[in-house]
Amino acid sequence: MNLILISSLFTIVFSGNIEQTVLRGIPTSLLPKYTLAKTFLCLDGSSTIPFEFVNDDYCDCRDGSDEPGTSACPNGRFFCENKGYIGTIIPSHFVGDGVCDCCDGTDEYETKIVCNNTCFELAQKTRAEREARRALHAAGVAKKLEIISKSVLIKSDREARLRELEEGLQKVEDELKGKEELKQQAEAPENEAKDKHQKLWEEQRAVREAIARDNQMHEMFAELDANNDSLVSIEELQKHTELDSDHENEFTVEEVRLILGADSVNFDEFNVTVFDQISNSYKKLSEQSSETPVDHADVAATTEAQLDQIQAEADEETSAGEDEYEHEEEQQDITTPVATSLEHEKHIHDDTVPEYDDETKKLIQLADHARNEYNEVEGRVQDIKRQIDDLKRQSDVDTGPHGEYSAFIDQCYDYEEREYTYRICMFKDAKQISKGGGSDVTIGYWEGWTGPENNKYLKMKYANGATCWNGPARSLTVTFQCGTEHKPIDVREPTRCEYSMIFETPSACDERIATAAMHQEHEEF
Ligand SMILES: *[C@@H]1O[C@H](CO)[C@@H](O)[C@H](O)[C@H]1NC(C)=O
Ligand SMILES: *[C@@H]1O[C@H](CO)[C@@H](O)[C@H](O)[C@H]1NC(C)=O
Ligand SMILES: *[C@@H]1O[C@H](CO)[C@@H](O)[C@H](O)[C@H]1NC(C)=O
Ligand SMILES: [Ca+2]
Ligand SMILES: [Ca+2]
Ligand SMILES: [Ca+2]
Repeated sequence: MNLILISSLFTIVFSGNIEQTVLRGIPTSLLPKYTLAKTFLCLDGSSTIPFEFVNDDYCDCRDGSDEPGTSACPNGRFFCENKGYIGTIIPSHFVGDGVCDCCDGTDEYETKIVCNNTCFELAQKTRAEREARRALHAAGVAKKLEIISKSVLIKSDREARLRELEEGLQKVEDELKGKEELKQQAEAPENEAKDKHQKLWEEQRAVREAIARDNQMHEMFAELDANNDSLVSIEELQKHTELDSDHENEFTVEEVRLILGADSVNFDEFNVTVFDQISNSYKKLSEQSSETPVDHADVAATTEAQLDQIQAEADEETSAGEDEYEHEEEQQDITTPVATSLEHEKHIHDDTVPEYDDETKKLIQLADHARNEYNEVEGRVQDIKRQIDDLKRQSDVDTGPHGEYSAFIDQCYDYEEREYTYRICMFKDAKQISKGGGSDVTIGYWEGWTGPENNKYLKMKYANGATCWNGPARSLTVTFQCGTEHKPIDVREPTRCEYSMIFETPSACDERIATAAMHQEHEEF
């Protein structure tokens, strides 16, 4: 009995054929655990079983480790060696299921299916893909190196230009100081002459107004003084009921005396105490209509009555379902003519300053000349400052540790879609431009590089774009991948208002892939 057991054990150990069967589906790295001993310890250590139980098509270990070569354990894992390609692990229920899963066909060893060994083909295909990728990165890296060396030149050029501009700015600013002095020197006499002109004109106007006032006063006094005794009496003024300030029915003697300040006034007294009180309301008797004079209160009353009526009509219209705007307009119809006539009156009194005299004109001309010269130099100062700002902005941009992204400075790229053109202006902003002619929508403004810590320059972000209706501000994340040209190849909106773009550029090509791929592949197959 013992002898038989021992001899059968020997058979297992030394017969290569059986060994192959028993040790089927075990990854090379785990083979040491399957030493041909009396017992087998399940890989999870849960139990020890006789070694014959390994691959006997009955599941004994909880982790399925006793059946790597059969489909007996639901959680078993089968290792395809795939000689000539890459070894893979498949779920062991794929073993003997009639489908070739391993490229070397070892998963179907017990079935009638004859699996073609496709490992060589697969290896070739993978090799070709790797080579294409390597070649792409190699071509890209060559371009990237050009960009990097150019960026060094651009950087030193920029610094030289910056120094030049800053020196230039100093000079032009000095020049500006001189021009400013000249301008002030020319403007002082100009302002003086203008002020003088204005004052003179105001004086003349005051004189004209005084004369007009005198004339009006003389006329008024003569008219009021009906009996030609050079006095305006209470009875004479009382005829002018339009002067009755409280608009009561009667213009009483007391009221008239209050205006005159006496029983009668002579011309000088009239000038000093009466004229200014009455000149605004006074009307010639001949101009007063025979009807009851319409005083201001009456006018106001009428207007108010009209407004009330309009309002009433409007209310009716509203209840009849009319738009509210309509009666607003109608109300305006009433008020507009009033406003217009006030405007008109204001305009009449707003007489303009007459033309300047030749002397002043000449001073203005000289000052204009000085101003123009000052403005011209100031324009140059602004222009230089803008150039300096531009250059500083450019040198402040993070174009990668070696300037590999420097070719993007001041560049824009378009991605065409059916409805939109997406335009990304590097380190600035990104827009969605409607092809139907709608207005452009800013998707975001340059925020920074947002790749993972070990590959920061893989992604960049544009944020704080136009807000979505009832939503957040739009934003765009750009992911770079190696390519021989700078171009966006895809734009999507995976979540609402958050756009993503894939952008090909030589700047993202990797030296390690360009040089190490060949090497790696020899080691792997
Ligand atoms: C093996 O390849 C032959 C010819 O290339 C083909 O006819 C056959 O179907 C393949 N067998 C399997 C299992 O794929
Ligand atoms: C009216 O009175 C002012 C002083 O208050 C005087 O300057 C002006 O000459 C007077 N007008 C007439 C016409 O007397
Ligand atoms: C007063 O004088 C004016 C003209 O100076 C004259 O028309 C008018 O009739 C005179 N009135 C009286 C009452 O004398
Ligand atoms: Ca078993
Ligand atoms: Ca299979
Ligand atoms: Ca009189």
